[in-house]
Amino acid sequence: MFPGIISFPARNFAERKSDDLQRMITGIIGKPNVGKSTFFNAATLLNVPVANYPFTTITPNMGNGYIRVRCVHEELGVKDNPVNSTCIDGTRLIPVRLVDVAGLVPGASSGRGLGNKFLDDLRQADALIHVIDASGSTDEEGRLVKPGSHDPISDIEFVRKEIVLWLKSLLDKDWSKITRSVESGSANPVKLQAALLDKLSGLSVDEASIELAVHKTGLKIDKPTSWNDSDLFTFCEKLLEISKPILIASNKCDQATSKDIITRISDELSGSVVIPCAAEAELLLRRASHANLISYVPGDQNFKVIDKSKITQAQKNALDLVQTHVLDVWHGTGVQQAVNDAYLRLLKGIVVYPVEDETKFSDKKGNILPDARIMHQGDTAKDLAFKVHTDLGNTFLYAIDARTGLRVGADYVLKNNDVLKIVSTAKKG
Ligand SMILES: Nc1nc2c(ncn2[C@@H]2O[C@H](COP(=O)(O)OP(=O)(O)OP(=O)(O)O)[C@@H](O)[C@H]2O)c(=O)[nH]1
Ligand SMILES: [Mg+2]
Repeated sequence: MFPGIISFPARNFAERKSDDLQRMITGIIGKPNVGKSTFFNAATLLNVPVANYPFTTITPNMGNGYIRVRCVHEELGVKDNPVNSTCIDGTRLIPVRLVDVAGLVPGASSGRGLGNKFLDDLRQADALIHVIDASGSTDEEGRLVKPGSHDPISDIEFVRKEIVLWLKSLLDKDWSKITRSVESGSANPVKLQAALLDKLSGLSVDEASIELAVHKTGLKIDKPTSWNDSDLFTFCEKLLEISKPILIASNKCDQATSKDIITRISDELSGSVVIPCAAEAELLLRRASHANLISYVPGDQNFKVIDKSKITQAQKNALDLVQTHVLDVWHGTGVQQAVNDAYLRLLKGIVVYPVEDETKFSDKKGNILPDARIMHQGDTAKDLAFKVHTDLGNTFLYAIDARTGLRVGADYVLKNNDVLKIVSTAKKG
């Protein structure tokens, strides 16, 4: 779509050390050839292979994307020196983990296409961005067809169903053993939550999610022998909803056939988060910005050419196409919004700034507002201490709200944009 994209240099960036990163992971899923790797490259500025045929990606790609939030430094009236994140004119970009996996075809859960293997690559994902081809120009296996001739709504359903079936396949094998152990009648029967957790280990699922999923199905948690095959499927559907929530990135929105399809998807899936996207346009803008040809912060609704004499005709043409086919129509490329929504809406993330000197909002080296951490709504001051360092959590005394100077206790529920100093008995390093 954007032929001039190759005139913008691609760059590979050194990955940050993993301990710099937030622990949550979002998986990028979808059938083949919809633009998952393009989305991943745009979000991470890495350069994994992209091509116009199915199964370009086979092994998963891991990288850092960013969430974009308004930084608190302006409100606090200070100039910041971020360490774990970046701040551009008051916009904080906080690193998050993304994984791009192989395409999924109908029957994948029972081995079709690349089968189960790549589903295993999604084990650790906490949320999923489902990239669809909103232009309707690829069939359900990712082969090119006439634009507008394939209905991506059917893809949304089959991809979800394959993931549910994969989850179910992890339980099917030992189901009768599991149910018997729960209903054994012994003095210490195994709880269903514990038995299932064992089978779903490493899957970013906890006992509370299992309990909630059973509750939502209305099935009996202490009588799993009464569950039939379709009950188990329904339970896995609920478990997926709770433990790996999905948003839809309606990609290729720059195409002429996409507008009607996206309107229909938004109507039919009004309960879901659906974001029009043009991953290729975002990739182009980020590369151009990195080459200092335009000023553009990921997620901006527009860009500005820095020096017209420095861009080639091919680059100008490509930027014009992004302007007319994406920004003028959709007011953004959607990629940044999708990453933000995965972390802040689906995973209910909030941003908190831990500091060591609450009077200067700084760390011990004097960096002001050095770190921005993504926490979950409902997390406490003590959870934050554990996130910064296990020792700090174990020796937690209290925290100080840097805005008010007041002490808060271990159970204090964090608010978005809190700036907190943790006080502990841990020895200073
Ligand atoms: N028009 C348009 N094409 C796009 C966009 N994003 C990606 N594409 C094209 O879609 C094709 C497939 O892109 P990939 O990123 O390789 O897709 P994928 O989903 O990772 O494919 P597999 O790895 O094979 O599953 C390429 O020709 C991309 O250039 C977009 O925003 N608009
Ligand atoms: Mg790919």
